[in-house]
Amino acid sequence: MSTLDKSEVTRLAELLEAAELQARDVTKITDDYPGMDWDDAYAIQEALRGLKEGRGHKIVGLKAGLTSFAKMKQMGVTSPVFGFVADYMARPDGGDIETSQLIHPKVEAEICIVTKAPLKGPGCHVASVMAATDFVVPAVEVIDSRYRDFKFDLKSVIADNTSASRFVIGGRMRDLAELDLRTLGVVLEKNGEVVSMAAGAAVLGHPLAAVAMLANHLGARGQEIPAGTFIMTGGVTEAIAVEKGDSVAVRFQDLGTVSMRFV
Ligand code: OOG
Ligand code: MG
Repeated sequence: MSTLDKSEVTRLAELLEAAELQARDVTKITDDYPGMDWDDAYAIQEALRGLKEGRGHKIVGLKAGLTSFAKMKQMGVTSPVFGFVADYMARPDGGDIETSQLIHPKVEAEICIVTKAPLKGPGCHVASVMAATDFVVPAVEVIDSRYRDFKFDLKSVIADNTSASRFVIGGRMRDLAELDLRTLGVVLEKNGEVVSMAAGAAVLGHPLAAVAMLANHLGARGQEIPAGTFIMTGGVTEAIAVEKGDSVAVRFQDLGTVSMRFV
């Protein structure tokens, strides 16, 4: 079901993309469309994806968000959301992130995987994801809600591609069989100080449960996760606000460090 017609969906996707490209916040869209439903929200995200592809960008990964209790509590929501990352969002490990292009960025430490086989829900669980995992790699996501004061509800944030903005893959790739993702420790440092830490189990009890949920979510829509897909499982701790001049380093047990500077 959906409540918005195609032209409204397109207009809202254009509004959110303009906010992103001009680094200007907007009021959350459910203020104007209180009756919009989940299908509308994902339809707007899909229209946004179409706008990106129309500009020649490539979709280079999928993401789950609001998968840890810390994140759900921070944002006042109770269930995960799913989105995509595109090529223009990637920044090199140890590189600079331009704050002038962003509204109110925050960083998140994320355990990520790349798949080696397709995953199709319904019925995916942690073990299905284990069987389809090629390797594990750490990343930092820079989220930047297009909504004023970073305040939103689930439908608004889904339409806004779950605040996706930049991401940095770093550290080293590892075989899943060599790791225990539940006890894998993550320490987030800002300007040399530890500001947040957690273990992988903070994400839905096991980070791969986020991938299973994503596969089941897509399966309900007749889609699958193809082999070779980079997937971010969601921030393990609450997100940390950053500004120009800050440097961030996240130390992942067994996976190395991911770092960046905000300029
Ligand atoms: C929504 C995106 C959350 C994560 O890893 O939890 C997310 C937000 O908090 O703005 O990417
Ligand atoms: Mg995230």
